[in-house]
Amino acid sequence: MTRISCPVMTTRITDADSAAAVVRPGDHVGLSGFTGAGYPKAVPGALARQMAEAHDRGEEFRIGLWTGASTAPDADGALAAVDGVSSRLPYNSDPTLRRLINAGAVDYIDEHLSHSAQHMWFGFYGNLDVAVVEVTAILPGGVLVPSTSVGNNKTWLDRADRVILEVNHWQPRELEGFHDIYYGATLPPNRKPIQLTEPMQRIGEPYLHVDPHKVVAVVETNHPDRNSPFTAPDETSEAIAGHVLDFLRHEVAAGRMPPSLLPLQSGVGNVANAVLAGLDGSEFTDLVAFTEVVQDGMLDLLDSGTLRAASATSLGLSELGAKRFMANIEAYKGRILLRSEEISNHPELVRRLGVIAMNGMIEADIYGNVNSTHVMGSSIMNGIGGSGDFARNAFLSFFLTPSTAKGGAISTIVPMVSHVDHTEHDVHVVVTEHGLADLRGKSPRARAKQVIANCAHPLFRDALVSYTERAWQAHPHGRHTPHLLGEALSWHQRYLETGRM
Ligand code: 0RQ
Repeated sequence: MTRISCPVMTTRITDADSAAAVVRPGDHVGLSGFTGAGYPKAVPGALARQMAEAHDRGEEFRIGLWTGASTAPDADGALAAVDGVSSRLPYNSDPTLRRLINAGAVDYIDEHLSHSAQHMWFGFYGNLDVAVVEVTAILPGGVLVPSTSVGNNKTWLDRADRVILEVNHWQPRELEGFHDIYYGATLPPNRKPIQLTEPMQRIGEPYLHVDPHKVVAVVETNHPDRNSPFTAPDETSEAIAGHVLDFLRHEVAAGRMPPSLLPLQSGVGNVANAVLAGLDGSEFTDLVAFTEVVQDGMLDLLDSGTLRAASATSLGLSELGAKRFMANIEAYKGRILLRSEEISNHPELVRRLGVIAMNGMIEADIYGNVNSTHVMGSSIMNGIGGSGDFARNAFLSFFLTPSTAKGGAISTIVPMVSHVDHTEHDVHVVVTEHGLADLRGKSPRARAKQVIANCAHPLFRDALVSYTERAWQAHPHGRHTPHLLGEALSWHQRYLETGRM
């Protein structure tokens, strides 16, 4: 069955190699894609081959690469493998590209995801030369049925000089109707309130638009999303989930939130999935999500009825999850809504709706500052992603991690984080498998006591207590947030020197 029913667009149908030839060395290229969903499957690989050939001829061929968030080995990975990326924004989790970023060979601009579209509109990034966007279908009027993620596609399509569309036959045609694309965004000083007051309210339309004159190529593909597998919750992630659930019960009992809670945001990864699994076996029902990514755990919740509905920007499912979604797709229609990331992560909306944010972290310090991005203060892991959009504006902001990393060698609770992504002012609750520290309304000293007693691994607790006692004694005139600066960061230095990281 044809997916391209716009006469003008059919004249642009070509193969991936011809489409990729539109990209020139030095271009800024905006790809679709968010957590491995909805990224272009053919053109990045073809472009990587052309880059490799150019490099063989002794010619430089690198691009500035912009996306919604993470893509996949055959997009980010393929371009990185041929040294084809000079700069990258706003979020990466590809290991090949990560190595180049940490080697100083790629300039990485790690941005709040809610900022990326507006910074493009503000002119902070320069010109967008080419957009490569996966869609599900092109309709008669040239309007586009989006794919499994929306990310920054609207902005890339609006702003790019040249547009390549990939029409992926693997994506279910029934995706039409799952999207809500907001076209009301304006720029300061003329911004208007975004009139969304309920997570599942539609404020846009089901389609993306593009000026047909800019579409230089249409490529048909039939290729799955990245669909990373999830590991089943283990003892540690189940314990973390248990503490989160107990705390939510406590908040309901205290009358601070309704029995059906407030809209949930859940980060990616196995700990986040374990929290969702915990909710599924619990007494909570009629929940709603206002989040970035619908992962397998959320499908479970939708299937069981624990979750009424979910607003997100991406379907980041495993292979099994994707099969399940496709088999029951009509049942999910109206219960899953995919939006641009400037809306799914919008601070105004997160604040208004009173979102409960739950995100992973690398480490937290005794005072509640959180590092989500850098190992030992220097090596980037992924990026801040949407965690800051949600954490700062959430009704309640949780940060979750096992109490140790690298087989128990490293404490994830430290005197002073080696890099700050979320300050003590944005972090409400720190959770490890040992327990939970509720930092709301507490002074730095009270926070430190809770974090050490409730969250630190017993093997590191005494050292942390000793640190705080000595820090508090050492500073007769500096006791608000006492630190022994040299010793604080020696926790990280020690691991660097022993190579235990
Ligand atoms: O390294 O893979 O080499 O073993 O960091 O750690 O424990 O597998 O945890 O997958 O949940 O990721 C913060 C990275 C956690 C993630 C982070 C090492 C550890 C391992 C991964 P290995 P785990 P997770 C929504 C919200 C920022 C973006 C965000 C993240 C690797 O949650 O990217 O929240 N968050 N977005 O060994 C040294 C420590 C360590 C450490 C962990 N203290 N020291 N290494 N590791 N702690 C999604 C989007 O925005 C798109």
